[in-house]
Amino acid sequence: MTRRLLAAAGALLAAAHPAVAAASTPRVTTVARGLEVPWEIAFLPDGRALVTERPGRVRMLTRAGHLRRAAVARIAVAPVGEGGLLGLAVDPAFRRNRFVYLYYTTYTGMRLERRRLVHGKLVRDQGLIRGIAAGTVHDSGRIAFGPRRRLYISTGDAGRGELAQDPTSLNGKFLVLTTRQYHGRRLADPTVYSTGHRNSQGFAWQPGTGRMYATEHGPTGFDGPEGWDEVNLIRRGGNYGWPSSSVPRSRRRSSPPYGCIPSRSHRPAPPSFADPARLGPATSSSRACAAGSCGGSSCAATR
Ligand SMILES: [Ca+2]
Repeated sequence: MTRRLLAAAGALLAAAHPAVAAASTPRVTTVARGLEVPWEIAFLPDGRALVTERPGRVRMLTRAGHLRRAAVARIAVAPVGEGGLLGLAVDPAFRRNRFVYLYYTTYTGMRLERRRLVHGKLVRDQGLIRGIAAGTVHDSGRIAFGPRRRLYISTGDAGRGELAQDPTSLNGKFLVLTTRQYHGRRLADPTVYSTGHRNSQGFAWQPGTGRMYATEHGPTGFDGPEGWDEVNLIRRGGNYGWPSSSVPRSRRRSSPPYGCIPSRSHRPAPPSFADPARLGPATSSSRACAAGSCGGSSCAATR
């Protein structure tokens, strides 16, 4: 929980104070206090930001970095274990349609829904996906717009690893909706983009190449030997191995991880790409992980 708080706080800071990101040693400044398990932040075109709190609230951060006391939405979630209000994304055409998308846990399954920001409140507009199992762990839940304005959704295995390899299940997958689907007036049938995921924490597209990279938490003892998390290059149709394989044995029948991160002391938050003009070329340690070595100390350097 603390790590997620820190990750979200970092996002708040970098966005509100771009100069911070330019420094070689990040300087941490508190922008907002009193958030309860902040899980996602997304910016509106006017510079304000929406922040999800896992117990079921969406909060508004003003352009000046002031957190509004009143929630813009209260969502009836199942705030159990790792579940609750998770991902949030702002429509690419928000200026015109005011659409915002939410992903959350309920007692009867995960929900993706579309809302509309009207007079400072997020009003429910349309449910978009059902049929994703919810669990007290591994609800994943990041949503983001990618190439061709498609909406990508990461789903977890809900604590049932077999679902990640089950072609009839939407769990343990990366899903995609087209513009027509997420703007539609009915439940959508998402395309399965990749399979074999345990519990992705997020994903980002590399500027210039358009490659999609995702972080994913590896097993923690009850579902496999503890020790490694993953960074994967996500390809359409790829199978990332879970639960039949996990790092470092994921090379033959599934897409290998791009990098591996020891999970004993740190667990990865969502990835993002730094501005290479500010930070310089990739370091030797990151190149070593790009080669796919998962057991060496070079990968530990990715922390
Ligand atoms: Ca894997």
